[in-house]
Amino acid sequence: SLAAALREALASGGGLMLHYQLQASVTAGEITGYEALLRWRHPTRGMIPPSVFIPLAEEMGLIPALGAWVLRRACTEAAAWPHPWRVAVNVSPLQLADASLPGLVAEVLAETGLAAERLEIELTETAIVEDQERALSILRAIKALGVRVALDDFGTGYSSLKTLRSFPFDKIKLDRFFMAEIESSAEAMAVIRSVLAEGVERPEQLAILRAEGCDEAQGFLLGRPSPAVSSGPEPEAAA
Ligand code: G
Ligand code: G
Ligand code: MN
Ligand code: NA
Repeated sequence: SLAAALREALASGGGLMLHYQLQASVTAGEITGYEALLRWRHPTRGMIPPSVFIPLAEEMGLIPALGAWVLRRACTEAAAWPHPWRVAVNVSPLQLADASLPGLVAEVLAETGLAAERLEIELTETAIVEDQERALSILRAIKALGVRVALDDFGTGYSSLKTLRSFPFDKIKLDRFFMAEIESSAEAMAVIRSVLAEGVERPEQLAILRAEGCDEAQGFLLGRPSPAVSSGPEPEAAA
């Protein structure tokens, strides 16, 4: 079964890998960091999408082990990059419910020698709505290490701006839904000025971001998730 194969992959590390998607400063045209994205190649079925195996891992109680694998691998690989770019790591809401997360982060930083400010933890709104006090205290402990915290997929959840303001996010990542709307909606335009825009696929979208002062972007136009880091955004994005 898929579940047994996932358990086996995690035990051996076989078939699991990280891809990296670059994040760039739109105005400076420079790489700011890379988001680590987990990939799993099933021995016979080939690539299984994260939208399938991550919920499965959550159901199976494998998230603590899988999350630790991702964090350790991302920090190890980032420590060996030719430039001190940031590395962004996605964390499941289930990981944020676990008080041992800050300890794990500290341990992995010490082990890999990665500077704390190069690590960014990405959380979705789901992670902070359930038990806010608990989430906040774990977040604060992570930030106390010098690690950055980003809110992922912003605009897809139901948390109020008031709730968000009480959380110490260093960055808000606007969900790619907004990018699909950007050419036709004034509301979408209003929120893009202070965010990293996700899902940039076309030069027209990048041009609007530049004109509106949104500085950081991620998307297929700039770079696709790939096993090795590149030295700059895709040439067509520079135009
Ligand atoms: O990379 P892709 O668009 O296929 O990812 C689909 C979903 O899986 C996204 O929501 C992404 O945040 C999530 N995801 C990718 N890598 C990881 C990971 O290492 N940990 C967790 N918890 N989610 C991840
Ligand atoms: O939820 P999260 O933002 O972590 O999801 C990251 C996923 O978004 C990655 O798996 C990646 O494949 C996908 N992604 C990144 N850039 C783009 C883009 O420009 N368009 C689309 N459709 N998906 C993207
Ligand atoms: Mn993400
Ligand atoms: Na996202």
